[in-house]
Amino acid sequence: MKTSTQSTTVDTQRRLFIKQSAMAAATAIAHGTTMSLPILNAADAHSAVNWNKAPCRFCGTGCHVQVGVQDGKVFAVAGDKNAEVNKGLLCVKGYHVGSALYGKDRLTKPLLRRGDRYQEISWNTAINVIADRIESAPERFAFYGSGQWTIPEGYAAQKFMKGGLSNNHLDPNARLCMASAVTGFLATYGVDEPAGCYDDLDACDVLIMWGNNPAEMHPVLFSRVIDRRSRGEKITLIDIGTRRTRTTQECQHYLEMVGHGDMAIANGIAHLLIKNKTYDQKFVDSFCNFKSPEDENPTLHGKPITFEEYKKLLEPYTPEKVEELSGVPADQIRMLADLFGNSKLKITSLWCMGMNQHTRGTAINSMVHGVHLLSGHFGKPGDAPTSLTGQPSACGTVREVGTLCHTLPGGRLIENAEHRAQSEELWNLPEGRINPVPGAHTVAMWDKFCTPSDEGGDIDTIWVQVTNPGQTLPHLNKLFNPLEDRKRLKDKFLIVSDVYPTATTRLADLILPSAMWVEKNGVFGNSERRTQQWFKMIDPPGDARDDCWQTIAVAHRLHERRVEGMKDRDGEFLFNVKDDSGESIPIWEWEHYYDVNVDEHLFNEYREFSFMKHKNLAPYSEYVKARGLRWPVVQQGDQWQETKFRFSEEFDPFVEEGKGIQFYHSSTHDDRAQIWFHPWVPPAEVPNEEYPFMLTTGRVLEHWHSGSMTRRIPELSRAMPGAYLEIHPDDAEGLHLNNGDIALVESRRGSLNIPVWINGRAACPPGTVFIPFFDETILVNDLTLDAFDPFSKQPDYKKSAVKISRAQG
Ligand SMILES: Nc1nc2c(c(=O)[nH]1)N[C@H]1C(S)=C(S)[C@@H](COP(=O)(O)OP(=O)(O)OC[C@H]3O[C@@H](n4cnc5c(=O)[nH]c(N)nc54)[C@H](O)[C@@H]3O)O[C@H]1N2
Ligand SMILES: Nc1nc2c(c(=O)[nH]1)N[C@H]1C(S)=C(S)[C@@H](COP(=O)(O)OP(=O)(O)OC[C@H]3O[C@@H](n4cnc5c(=O)[nH]c(N)nc54)[C@H](O)[C@@H]3O)O[C@H]1N2
Ligand code: SF4
Ligand SMILES: [Mo]
Repeated sequence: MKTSTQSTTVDTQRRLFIKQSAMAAATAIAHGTTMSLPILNAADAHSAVNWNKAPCRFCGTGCHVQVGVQDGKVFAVAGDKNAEVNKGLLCVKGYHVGSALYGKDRLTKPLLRRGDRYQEISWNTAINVIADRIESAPERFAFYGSGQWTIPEGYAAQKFMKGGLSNNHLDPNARLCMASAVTGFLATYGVDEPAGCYDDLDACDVLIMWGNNPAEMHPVLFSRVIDRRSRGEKITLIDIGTRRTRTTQECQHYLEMVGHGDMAIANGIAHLLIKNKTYDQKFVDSFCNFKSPEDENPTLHGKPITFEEYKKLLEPYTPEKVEELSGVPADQIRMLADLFGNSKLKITSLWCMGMNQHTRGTAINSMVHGVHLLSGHFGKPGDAPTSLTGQPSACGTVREVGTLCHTLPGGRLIENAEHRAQSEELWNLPEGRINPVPGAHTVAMWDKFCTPSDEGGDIDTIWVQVTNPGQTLPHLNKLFNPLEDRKRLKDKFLIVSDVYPTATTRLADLILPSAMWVEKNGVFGNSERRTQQWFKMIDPPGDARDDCWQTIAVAHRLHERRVEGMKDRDGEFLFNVKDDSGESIPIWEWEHYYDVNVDEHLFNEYREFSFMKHKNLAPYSEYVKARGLRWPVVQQGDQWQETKFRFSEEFDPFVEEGKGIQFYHSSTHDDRAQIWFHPWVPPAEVPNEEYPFMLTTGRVLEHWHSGSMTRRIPELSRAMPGAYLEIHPDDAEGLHLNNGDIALVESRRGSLNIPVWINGRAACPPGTVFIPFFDETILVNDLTLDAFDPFSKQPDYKKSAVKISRAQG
């Protein structure tokens, strides 16, 4: 076990914190999440500045910015008034997004490890090194990608791995983020992706947050709701959560639960809807079936049950029992059931990591869909279950492109022979090229990589792009930190493409400098199915190059070495792009990469997959004109029409006439959605005498994940300089800890020293503590648990038992 802050003394850590926390509290208020920041108007700016549109680099809200470029540098960033998502507003991160490019220590050269040092090498050598590793053992190679990959980057990696190397060891960081939302959608509707969209927030009467903090994590989206209120509209906001946050401050009701209390609450609502006969019988009879998990070897299909059986299974979940399980008073459960029982209200549910990072994530996702279906709060604007994604392209690049170890683009599955054949057809590959066995999911991938080969660790090389697993994987001391022990893992090789030095590059064997955001072309897909395109505006620094080019260059090197998989059925290179005269353009040579728009080429190829599951995309050129379009996008006359709400005849072009609501991808093939019963189960780890506190982890407004970008933006890092332990004043007193004191926090997996912040921005109840994960010097993931949901394989970062004491030193 190691302590993250070994190098600083407890005393200096404490002095530093006291100075900084005053600033964090003050700045946080100044950047209040619901205010609009001063917006630079494109028209006001200097004439020599060139303005162009791009989606914000950071969160899944998907705001659009206008980027002003002068003398080859991003000069200013303004909110885009023409964008429907943000209507000119930005949050504090969006406002400073341009500065993320200009940290002093950008990576500019490929670096190869030589013992304890790194040597600058040429790109040609770097590409050879990767090709050597892959060629020597293609089946022991894995690609670890990201929901921050652009769609073309993810698509290129997908085609290279599954279509080229017949290797399904491709998984993204979104496994840590969205996987349970995906399985929840699949279990309920038979197809992934949200039915509603952000317009729900403009139309709902009641907004329920099921354990997320949009005031800090989707700030501009949340401001849409608060704006309505300031215009005098009546809207009831309800926060269900394990700690008070900035979101709680805006809500009329706060239902404080213990971890996994959500499962009891959802069952409690369903119990009362049936008991009070306030469920929507017509909706249920017309459009729904009932399911419960199979008794043995449960699957996403489940076991059909009758309404009567469903009712019986819910019987134990009386409001009093739910209070006992969740900690939420019985009257509040009745209040929720009364709201859902009122068909005149429009109710939107929002959720994000509280429900996804959960060892029963699939279950709780389907249960919240179930509450909406049972009560008929579905299919009308403002009346919908709306799951939020976190990363800017977790939906676009991971869910739609299918960059998970068991999926193919267009909602196709690796295990399905017909789906493989369809993908081989579209990619023009020989029959049988795609490997029928799913690859290793994130936790398994790192487990295999950090286990010596002779002990069964059968992944030797991982290539990481646009993610920082050395800081963000759970249970780092098991899944990642063994890499520090290079002797045991001497035959392993880690390749990292990043833009800055990080906790991951520190352990890499080969570091590749990447171009970021507007230094390259890109396409993202946000939380509401909106596909957003942008063009390269400036050159990357030094020898930094596009991630997509890196993948294609390696593929071509293997092609030059006659690796069979790099050819299609006609013997052509997998990523062949031809000019008008039929000549191949050598896009694998950096000097020629921008001779053609590779993004456009890849996107239009990928688009063919989108028709397979009614996720229709428009041609690339349509996205150039728009501030994003929500799929399915279909052509009507000469117009390309986006879709706001799916499965509802009024809005969705694929619903048959006269059906009203049609779940046309129903897993039971009868156009019905599935309402699931799942029993409440406790979290994987609960506090006991030895480890008496529940540690929950997450984010803060100012920082993006591992902080590699936002901690290099002075305004943001000044506003929130370092990680802290949020603890209830009574608990702190019991431990003799004051504000700024350094606490030692220990779990069964690791320990760290961290300053205490009492009465800070948010507040934990007694027995719960919170630590954010943005701070590279205080790695909270040394403490977290790697237990995961059995279906989605998504780990639970929100519930680890810890003990706390005063740090000595
Ligand atoms: N500023 C900023 N914004 C971001 C990001 C960022 O790094 N910084 N990251 C983006 C990404 S990728 C993501 S995934 C999102 C995350 O967005 P959120 O999910 O909103 O944020 P987190 O801080 O991860 O999660 C905090 C919530 O988890 C809830 N919780 C804890 N345990 C449970 C439980 O058992 N059940 C339920 N239902 N809830 C529980 C708590 O109540 C708390 O409100 O934010 C996105 N936006
Ligand atoms: N304790 C705890 N841990 C968590 C979570 C939690 O709630 N609690 N949440 C989990 C979730 S939901 C998520 S989504 C993950 C996020 O975890 P990560 O994806 O690992 O975190 P990021 O900091 O977003 O990493 C992105 C990396 O890409 C680099 N980068 C930026 N732009 C580019 C580019 O264009 N190309 C390349 N090659 N690199 C680029 C950045 O410098 C950064 O190092 O964290 C997970 N980990
Ligand atoms: S809400 Fe998200 S997308 Fe919008 S400006 Fe802030 S970080 Fe960027
Ligand atoms: Mo995430």
